[in-house]
Amino acid sequence: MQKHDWNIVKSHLEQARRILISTHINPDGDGLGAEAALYHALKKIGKEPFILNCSVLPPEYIFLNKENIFNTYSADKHLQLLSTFDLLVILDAGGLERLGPLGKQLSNYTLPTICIDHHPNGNGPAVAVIVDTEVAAAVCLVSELLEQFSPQVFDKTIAEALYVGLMTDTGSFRFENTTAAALRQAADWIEYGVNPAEIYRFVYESYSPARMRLLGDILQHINFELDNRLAWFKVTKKQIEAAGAVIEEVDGFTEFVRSIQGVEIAIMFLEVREKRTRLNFRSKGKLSINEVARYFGGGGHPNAAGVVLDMNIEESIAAVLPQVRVLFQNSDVIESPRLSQDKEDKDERQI
Ligand SMILES: [Mn+2]
Repeated sequence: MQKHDWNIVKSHLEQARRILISTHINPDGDGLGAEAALYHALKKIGKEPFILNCSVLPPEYIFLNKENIFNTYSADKHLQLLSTFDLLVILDAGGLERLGPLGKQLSNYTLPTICIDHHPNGNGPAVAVIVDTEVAAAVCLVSELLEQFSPQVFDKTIAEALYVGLMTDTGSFRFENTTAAALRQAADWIEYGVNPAEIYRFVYESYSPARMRLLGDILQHINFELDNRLAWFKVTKKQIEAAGAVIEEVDGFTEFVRSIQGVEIAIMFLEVREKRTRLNFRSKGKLSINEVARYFGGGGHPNAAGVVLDMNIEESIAAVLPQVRVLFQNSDVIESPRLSQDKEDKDERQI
């Protein structure tokens, strides 16, 4: 069932030999799974793909890297290499600005760029853009591309990478984007031999004791506001060090805090360094948190968004929380009993 016009993407892939593949900063299972699937497919049909990310591979995804396909960008190591590519494919991200320092460097080149994404907004200049916010994960689009481009390439390795993307972006098939289409797609991939229990263990049951110590620490210092509807917490470098953890290990903390009863929005303020704070927003679905992320120059989905601010952690808190409180206020106005249910639904979508 083809939904998108892949012809331009196909012709660029056909013409290119050396193909650079990248995804967003702080990559998740969807970005990495999409990269791995496309990499293996292109390799199989005789292309020379190369995956280059601006962040290191999170430890829970090492199982996707048996063939050492993931490279972490460093100017020293890769600057020369960048001029050797014919094509750039950006997956699970809207454009170069989501690729951190690598994106900045690539903006000096005139590399034809293809964007395959399921996030709203922010699609930079590209020769081909396939964006569909209806699909559960970017891997669903990559799968559709492969079906069109070279259906015979599908195998267990590719299906496994695709499955990882869908499993993680749907929160193991429990978030709002867990549709019948998503589950059918997962079923197709399982038929190639993917073992869901094994993949789940790799991704979710391989946390280091240090990460759990850090989680324990932050859970004791959650700030609740608005009758617990808003929960926010800080993660400082000092806390990370004290737990013996590394910064990448905070992934998933915000979802964990969102899971508390009554919490509608959870926010993590993560100290990256002096004057650099990363924010993760998670919403249970009633409030669209990507509006706030966008207001500060970030992006994401209504239920999962993020932004990196050039402020220290306290400045970030002071700047962002008032905007989040406004989001709650506006939704409370909409929830006034004077409004009909239809109107309420409509207004809620516009927040
Ligand atoms: Mn995604």
